[in-house]
Amino acid sequence: MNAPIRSLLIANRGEIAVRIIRACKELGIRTVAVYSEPDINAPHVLAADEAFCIGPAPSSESYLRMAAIIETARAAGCDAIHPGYGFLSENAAFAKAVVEAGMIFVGPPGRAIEVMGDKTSARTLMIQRGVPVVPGTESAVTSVEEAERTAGEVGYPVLLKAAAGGGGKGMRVVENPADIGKALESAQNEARSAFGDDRVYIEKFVVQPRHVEIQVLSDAHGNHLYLGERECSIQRRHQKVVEEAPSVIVDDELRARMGKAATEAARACGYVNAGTIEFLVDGDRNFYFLEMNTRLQVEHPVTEMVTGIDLVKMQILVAEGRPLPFTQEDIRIRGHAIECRICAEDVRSNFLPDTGVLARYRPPQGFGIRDDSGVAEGGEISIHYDPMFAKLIVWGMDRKDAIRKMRRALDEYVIDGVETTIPFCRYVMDHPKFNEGDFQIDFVQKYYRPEYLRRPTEDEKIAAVLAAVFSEEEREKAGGTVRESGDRPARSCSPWALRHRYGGER
Ligand code: MV4
Repeated sequence: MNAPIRSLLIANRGEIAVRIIRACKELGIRTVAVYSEPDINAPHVLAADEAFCIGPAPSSESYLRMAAIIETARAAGCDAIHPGYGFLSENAAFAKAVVEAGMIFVGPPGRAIEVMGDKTSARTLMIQRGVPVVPGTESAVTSVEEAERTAGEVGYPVLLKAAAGGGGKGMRVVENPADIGKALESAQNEARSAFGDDRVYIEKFVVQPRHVEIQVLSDAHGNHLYLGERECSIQRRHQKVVEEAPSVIVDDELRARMGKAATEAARACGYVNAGTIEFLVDGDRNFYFLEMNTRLQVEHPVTEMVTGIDLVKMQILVAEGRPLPFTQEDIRIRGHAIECRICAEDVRSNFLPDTGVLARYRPPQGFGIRDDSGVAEGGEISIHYDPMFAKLIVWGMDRKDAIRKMRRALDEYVIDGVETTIPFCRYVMDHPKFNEGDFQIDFVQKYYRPEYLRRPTEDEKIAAVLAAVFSEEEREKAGGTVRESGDRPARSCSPWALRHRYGGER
């Protein structure tokens, strides 16, 4: 069908652009980066074989300019474009325009993006194919009477969702019949202003669910495989913070059933590429289709770590029209992987995005550690783009091993210049409920309190300084390593230990 890809343009920036360039290098594919003016020295620009400036800082004037990107690809002699995630990755018009221009879009057919982008048409398709969906309306509700009737049938509480939505925007929980008229009107208004489309549909509100998603891989020959699940319940305001594979609530039997449903969803929309089917899983381990993400996802590395499969290479391979080189039986889940998203945000100021120069960036190293970062030491983090500038992924023999490795790795990070979400990730790794695997989508809301990661008080800072001074005196008296009576090792007085013991203030 398609031809081998020799030269690929990456229509993205940051860690994901670097990630894609790395795969291309291993495949012998020439890479072309595009960048905005302030990104001229960014890692993705330096890593690519060639790079072209496509405009000023605002995404709308650079990374979102479809015509400019396609023209750049043509001029640079590219035969394919990879959109990464975000930006143009789920824009059906872009996918089609790339193909119109005679190039390969390393992503699904535009039609599949369209069908899955409209949440009601996705629901209709899933119902037709026997994929379990949350009880509710098949299409948008057109009147308050219809809304009342449906809600009465499925039972309260219900959730109103925007057909053009996704990711939690424009949702309304309705607890009782008296409120549904008002809620419908406000949901429609919000949907209209957010998406230019006021269609709203109804689902039964699933109480205390977990968010579990299945990775699928589909080629152009009708092969659809599942690569296990990712547990994504640890999120804050619809932004995932920690993801892991496998999920503690998914056993082999449930994985097989969810995997079958997920590949059926991919088949139903004629999918070709890597894709993700999001499910809600309730307390009785019933699962319900939520939506399909028709792109490579931020958290794809945890699946790569436990399957050993390079998802970007597979995207390129199937985009070239080649069949997947393995079958479902070949796919094994081995060990456990966890990802922490490292964002330039001040956890102590309600996660306010922070900006500045990354004066020092020393990511952790060692066995089972993967640092996917998109900014290098000396680089600048600005307000123009997403605060997530790196991902830390660890692999361990089992979940406990992976959590311990993640704690160690988070502690090893040295980052100066911006505040990051590392202390928050560390908090999650220490939480008993996280360690027990006993959590749902409300984990952060339920357990996290801002005062847990507060700045140290003046008294605590003085105490830390005094402790450092006295332990240094002890160390000198002892001529090096401090030994207490009975040859017990004393508490370490390294700056590292003090930093973590007394609140992490620099
Ligand atoms: C739900 C739900 C409960 N019941 N649907 C939020 C984002 C969007 N993808 C769907 N979302 C939800 N849909 C029903 N019928 C709860 C959520 C939800 C959620 C889902 C996944 C991860 C985090 C979440 C946080 C709040 C609400």
